[in-house]
Amino acid sequence: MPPSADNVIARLRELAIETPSWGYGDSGTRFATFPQPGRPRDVYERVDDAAEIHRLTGTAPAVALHFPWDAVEDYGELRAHIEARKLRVGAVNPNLFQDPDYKLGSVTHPDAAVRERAIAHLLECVEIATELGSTAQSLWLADGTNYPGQDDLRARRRRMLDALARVHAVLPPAQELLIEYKFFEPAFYATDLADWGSALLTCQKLGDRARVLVDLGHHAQGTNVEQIVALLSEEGRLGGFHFNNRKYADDDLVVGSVNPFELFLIFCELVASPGPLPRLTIDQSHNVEAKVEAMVLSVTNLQEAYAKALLVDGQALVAAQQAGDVLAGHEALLDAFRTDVRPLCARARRELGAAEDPIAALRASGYAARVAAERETHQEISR
Ligand code: RM4
Ligand code: MN
Ligand code: MN
Repeated sequence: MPPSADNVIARLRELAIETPSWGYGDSGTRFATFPQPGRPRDVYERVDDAAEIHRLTGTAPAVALHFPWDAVEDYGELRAHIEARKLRVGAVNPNLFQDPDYKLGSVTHPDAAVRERAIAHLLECVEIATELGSTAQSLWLADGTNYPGQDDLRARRRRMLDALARVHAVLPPAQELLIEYKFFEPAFYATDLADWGSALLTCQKLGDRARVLVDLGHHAQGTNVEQIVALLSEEGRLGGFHFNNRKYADDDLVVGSVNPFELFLIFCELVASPGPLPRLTIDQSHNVEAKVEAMVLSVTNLQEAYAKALLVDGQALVAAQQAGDVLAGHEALLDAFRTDVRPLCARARRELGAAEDPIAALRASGYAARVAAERETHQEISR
C-alpha cells in the first residue's frame, strides 16, 4: 500500500527549499540582459522577494547567498533583515569566476599569488557564513583549460586539492563544504571538476565535512542523474542539489519544466535514502520569464515531485523487483508519477499557512506591480 495522504502531507510539510539570491536580479545570456520591472536593487530586496516565495509556498524558508554579489558592510544587519522576514540564510556561495585575475583559474591557477587570493576569498566566506549563521559553503569552480597543453592537468589538480584542504581544515563544526561539478563551460577542453567522480574523489581526500553537490544542469545529454544521486547517497557524500532544468546545457530553466519524470526519479532516490533530505537549493537565473513567479512555480514543482515520490508503493516495487517482473516495477513508479498530487500539495500548503494556489495568489496579490512601483520610483538605494 502507498502511504496515506496524512503521511505524505506530514513529510511535505517538512520540505525546505533554499532559493538563490542571484535568481532574483537581472540576468540574461551572453547576447542580452532584459531588465525586469521591480527587479531588486540590492541584497535586502532580493531577500524580500525570497520571503514572498516562502509566504506563498510555505516551503522556501532559506535564501542562499553569493559573494561578493551579496556583500554588505554589516552582516548582523543583513542577518536581522533575513530573520525578520521569517527566513534563514542558506548556503554561502563564493565567487571565483568573475575577477580578471581568474582568467586562467582560481585555486588551480599556475601563479601562486592568484591561488592565495582565491583561498583568501574562500576563507572570508567561512567568516561570512559564521556571521550569518549559515551551515554550508557551496563551491563551484569555473576553473579549466581551453587547449591541450595550456596547463598541466595533474599540477592543477594538486593545486586545487592543496587549496581546498586549507579551507576544509578551518571549517567551524557547524559548517560543511559542498563541492559542485560541471562538465564544461566556461572552459571547453578540460574542466578541473568536471563530473561527480572528480568531485567525490576530492571530497574523500578533503575529509568528512566535504560532500558533493549535484546541479541538474551540469551533465552531458542522457546522463542518468538519479543513478548519480543513488551512488553519492550510498557513499554518504550527497551534500545537496542545485535544482533547475535543462534542454541543451546549463539552461537554468524552471525545475521540472522539461523533464518532470527525471525530477520525480531523483526524489524517489531521496525518499529511498536513509536520514534527512540533503540541502535542496534552486539554482536558476531566469532570462525571459517573470522571476518571482518562476521561483514560485519551481517550488511547487518540487513539492509535487516529492509528493509523487512519497506515493510510490514501496512494497509493490520490491515485490516486483524480487520476482524479476520488469514492467511491474516500472509500473509501480508510473502509478505514483501519474497521480494528480495538486490537491495534496494544496492541503499541505494550507496547513503551512501558505497559499493553496500560490501562482494565482501571487497574481492576485499585486506584488509584482507594488515592487515595480516602489523599486522604480526611488533612487538607487545604497546600504
Ligand atoms: C554556475 C553554477 C554555480 C552558480 C553560478 C552562478 O553555472 O551552477 O552553482 O553559482 O553558475
Ligand atoms: Mn549550480
Ligand atoms: Mn549552473
